[in-house]
Amino acid sequence: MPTHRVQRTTFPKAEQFQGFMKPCRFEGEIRDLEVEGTIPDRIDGTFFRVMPDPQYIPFIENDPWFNGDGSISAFQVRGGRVNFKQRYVQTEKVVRERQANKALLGKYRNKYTDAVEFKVRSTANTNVLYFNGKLLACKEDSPPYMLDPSTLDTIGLCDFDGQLPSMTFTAHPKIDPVSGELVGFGYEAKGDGTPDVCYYSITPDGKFTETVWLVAPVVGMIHDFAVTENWVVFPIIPQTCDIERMKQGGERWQWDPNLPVYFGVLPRRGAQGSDVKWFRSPNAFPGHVYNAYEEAGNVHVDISISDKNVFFWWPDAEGNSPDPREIAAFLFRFTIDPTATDLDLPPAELLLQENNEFPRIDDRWSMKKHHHGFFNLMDMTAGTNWPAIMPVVGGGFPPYNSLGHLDLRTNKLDKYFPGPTHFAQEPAFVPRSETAEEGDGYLLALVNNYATMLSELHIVDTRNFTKPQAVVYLPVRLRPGLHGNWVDAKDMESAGP
Ligand code: V55
Ligand code: FE
Repeated sequence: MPTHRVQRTTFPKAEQFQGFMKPCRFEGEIRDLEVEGTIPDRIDGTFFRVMPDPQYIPFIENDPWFNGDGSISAFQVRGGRVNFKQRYVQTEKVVRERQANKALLGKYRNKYTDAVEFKVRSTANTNVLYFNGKLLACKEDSPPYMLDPSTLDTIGLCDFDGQLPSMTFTAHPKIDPVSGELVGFGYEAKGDGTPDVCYYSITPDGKFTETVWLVAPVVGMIHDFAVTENWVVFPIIPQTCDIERMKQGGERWQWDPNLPVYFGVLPRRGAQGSDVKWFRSPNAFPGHVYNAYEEAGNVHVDISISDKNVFFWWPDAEGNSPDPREIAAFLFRFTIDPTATDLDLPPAELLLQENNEFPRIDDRWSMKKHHHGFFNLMDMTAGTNWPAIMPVVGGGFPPYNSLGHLDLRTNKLDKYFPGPTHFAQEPAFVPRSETAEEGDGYLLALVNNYATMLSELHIVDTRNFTKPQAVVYLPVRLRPGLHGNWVDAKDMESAGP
């Protein structure tokens, strides 16, 4: 049943298009942003992040936030001053919709609802990271797009010189801080609805060294994953795909409250697909991974878990989904013995019972035992002025009013509250120096200011976490985004924007 396409002249009335969530659609450059406080000279590099931001008004009535076109923001920080640049990734969708001067792509990851046939449906809207001299703009349904980090020009779709064996590439690849390898995978790797997962490892100069095909027990979303020195772990979100439903014009995903959370565990090197073990844990929503490491033969995975369907806009078969105000995620530590024959995992350990997501660590500790976590936090005691902000917050995204820093050795939780009319987006951690202790440095995070309806970049010193080190003011509003990364100038082959 094809979707009836109405040429709209305004965005749909749905909450994800209202208030601060109204698409921004701005491309351009702003030099010398206003800065209050002082940005230390040591912070020298570029903060890249991506937001889903529809270029054209969609013809889908309730188009979710996750279906917007990827727009990359770059904040180049040098000598205490900040230049800003923002560009759409020139995906096939963006280019062809510009030619047609209207939306052509239909529902989120449902090609049966499109106005034209696309070769690649990527919106490139979920993560942006620097690898082998290029930016990769990722969406988990496609290969990444490759961008010039200094101009944000789109170079093209990235098939790694023909080496990419999979039709898909995760938005959460991991970089090994020791070897510089990129460790990644694709799910539904042989096309929509296929249970095939393709795991791979890429050397810092772009050569594929490990390619392993495995088969998942269900066709569910594998959004993030975990990597240690010797293992990789694939958590499956109980949101499942059904091609027949998609052909009827239905949703890409359906929440299945009867499924366990599967954790696929595979040796990181030299494995075959049949080596994978699918462990099980009771039904829940596995969110973003903080980090994973090995200790005494066990694999520990620190991950955000919610007991509710975080993607409430994709309900279960009966149409049930939770009230978004009641969704919360906590930090848990799973302990997996990869040699175990009992595939039911022991209960995970609760490490932080405060509503938090979008975790980061000091990436120098990636894949080994970390002691610091940084994240977005919803702190109901912090003093948010709810009556002031409610009319303009919009909806369809998870709100967080604070940043958190958890020291896992002492369980000390530091909180940064950006203000009573402010929400924070995913932070990025910048170490104070190359030799700084783990977790000693700065957090950068975009902040939505609902009083001015403008965006701000807050910089917080981990040694003085309650007050901002600096606030950078944008003269525009950026739509809330997903993921991003800090790239130090010394690590980038060409200069920033
Ligand atoms: C996520 C985001 C996506 C997506 C799948 O945050 C999962 C999770 C922005 O798009 O397509
Ligand atoms: Fe994500």
